[in-house]
Amino acid sequence: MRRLISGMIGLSMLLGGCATTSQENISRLDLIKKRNELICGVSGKIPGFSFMGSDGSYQGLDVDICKAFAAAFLGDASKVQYRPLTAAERFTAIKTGEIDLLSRNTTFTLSRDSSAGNGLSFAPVVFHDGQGLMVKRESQITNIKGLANKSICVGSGTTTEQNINDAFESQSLPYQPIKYQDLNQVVAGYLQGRCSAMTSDRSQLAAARSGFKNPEDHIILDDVLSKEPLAPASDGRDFLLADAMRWVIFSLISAEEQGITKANILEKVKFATDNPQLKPLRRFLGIEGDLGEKIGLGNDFVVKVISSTGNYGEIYNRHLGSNSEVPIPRGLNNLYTNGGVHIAPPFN
Ligand SMILES: N[C@@H](CCC(=O)N[C@@H](CS)C(=O)NCC(=O)O)C(=O)O
Repeated sequence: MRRLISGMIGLSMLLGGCATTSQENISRLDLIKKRNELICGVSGKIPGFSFMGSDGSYQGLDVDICKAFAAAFLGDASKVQYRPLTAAERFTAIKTGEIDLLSRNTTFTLSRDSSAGNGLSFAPVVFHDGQGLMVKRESQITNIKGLANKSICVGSGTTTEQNINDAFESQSLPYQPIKYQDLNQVVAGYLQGRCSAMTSDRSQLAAARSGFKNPEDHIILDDVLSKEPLAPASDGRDFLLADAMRWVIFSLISAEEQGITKANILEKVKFATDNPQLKPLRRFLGIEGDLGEKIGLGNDFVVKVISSTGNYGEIYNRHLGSNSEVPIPRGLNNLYTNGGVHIAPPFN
């Protein structure tokens, strides 16, 4: 029997209005299907992750994750409405039902995950990041100690705020935080000289620097102040949506592990159809078994996802690879077989 989220999230809450009792206990996944559109919360200000391209459409790794969800839930990666949100707005947008889910450089932490905290549910990590510091080359600052008694521009409502405090306090270094609402303001404060350094996730520093007039005049220090595992998130009370999201992300990673790409997925489907002995591949592609159905999706959801966005490695290379606008070496974001930490559990 389908698992509904009994007593957890009524349609009335999801819509922010009234609903009859018979409509109670419906998963957001059903609402997304009924609406035939996914409302995906993004940042919108980070090149490489979510940023408005010259053609007026959002692009980036976080955006492709929204597309992968839409392909899996609706069979069409283009059925996404993007909602740009600041760090401070993002969790309220999930709670009030303004968005279905968040795909926005959000760090997976205990407090955010717990029901006593933000009450979110996190999908698997899509980008392993760490907090860094950027300074002007002319400042000749080379490490965090060189920032003692200086001011630092930081975004509010972020893990960044707490980490920078912890880092300076643990080394008994005094500093002055200057807080802003979003990345653009943090960047403006830094470029206008209101602070000696700006701090954020290192991916955001690299993305911001890529848009500067003279990127080479700015240095991202080697100090990594924290772990920032960035993951999509949804309302923690909606287990069905969380399950579906979890396995969509794992399908991207598993496809890369198996060498299944956007270009060869249809060949793989044919190959698996013609070879009944290839059970794991047939289950993965939905040719036999009912894995998709178990999480409220079509059994061929993996085919829909990979033929739309490609696998995780293809998404990564498109937006953050060496030929992209924001090249970031894969490092931890490689597969576990390649020196990274991405691994998918079995599709059994
Ligand atoms: N990953 C961290 C920080 C992410 C973050 O949102 N940072 C700020 C800037 S410091 C931000 O709003 N960045 C993107 C934007 O302005 O949309 C978190 O989850 O708290």
